[in-house]
Amino acid sequence: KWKGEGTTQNLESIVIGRCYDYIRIVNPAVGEKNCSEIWEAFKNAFINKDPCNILPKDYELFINLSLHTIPPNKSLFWENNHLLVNSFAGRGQRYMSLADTLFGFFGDFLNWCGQANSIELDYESCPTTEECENNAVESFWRMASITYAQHSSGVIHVLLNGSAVGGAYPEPGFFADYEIPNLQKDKISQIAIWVVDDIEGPDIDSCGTHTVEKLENRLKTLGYDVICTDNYKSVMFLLCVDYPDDPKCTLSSSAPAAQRGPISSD
Ligand code: ENP
Repeated sequence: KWKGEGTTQNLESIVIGRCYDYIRIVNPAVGEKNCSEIWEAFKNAFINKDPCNILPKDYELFINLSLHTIPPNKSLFWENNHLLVNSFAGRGQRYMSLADTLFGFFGDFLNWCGQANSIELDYESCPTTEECENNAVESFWRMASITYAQHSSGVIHVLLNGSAVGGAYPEPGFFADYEIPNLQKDKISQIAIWVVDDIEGPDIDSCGTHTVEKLENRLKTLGYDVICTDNYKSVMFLLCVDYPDDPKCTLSSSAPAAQRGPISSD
């Protein structure tokens, strides 16, 4: 009956498994957590309720049970490059994006909703944000975003897609609407923005232009020390893994080295 995809099959097994994977292997520094209790709190946010009347605060207990420290200088906010961020962050080894926290890891790539007057999940369909914004998934990410922003500190990183249609910094968007307003200014030393174009994509947005300029101005007005870098090298190297022969991926020293031929032994 809804336009969106239904609940991911085996949701309970996936999220309980993810929770143990996270606390035992991905990030044991979070300490002991009760994964069954976290699942119950998650489920109780949306089960047996009108699927269009789920609010961020319904996930409060879930968040309280799964919350842990986010290391300073490790936060990575983003828009329009989910898969790139997942690999760049490296499951929290390099950066800790929301999806690399226990509470974000829980929901990443999944879909879920309940039904009014039934304790069954709806595996057939779930409301999209266009149908109703107070749906189980949207409210989950709103609550998770707010919490993540509130607990981020030190140097904050923001990875934006300079090839995104409509601009690198979308408004409305989670970063604009739920994350920026919840950053704790006194805990933040700098905000570093990286605007990276797709290797074969257009250069639509850059530091100092269009929506990125708007973002820089907003953050400066709020009193933050802001730096912006176009096509940040580390991210470019990762993108270039898939496009080694694209001109954007030429390493400046590699052409002469390749031409030099084998090293002579004399
Ligand atoms: P999209 O539309 O590019 O990607 C949505 C996909 O990313 C979904 O598979 C979603 O999981 C997963 N995801 C991971 N983290 C978030 C998230 N944090 N979030 C919404 N979805 C997330 O992403 P958006 O909508 O532009 O959101 C980007 C935001 O994430 C940025 O504000 C960034 O700073 C933040 P699922 O469960 O829906 O399948 C917040 C909202 O971290």
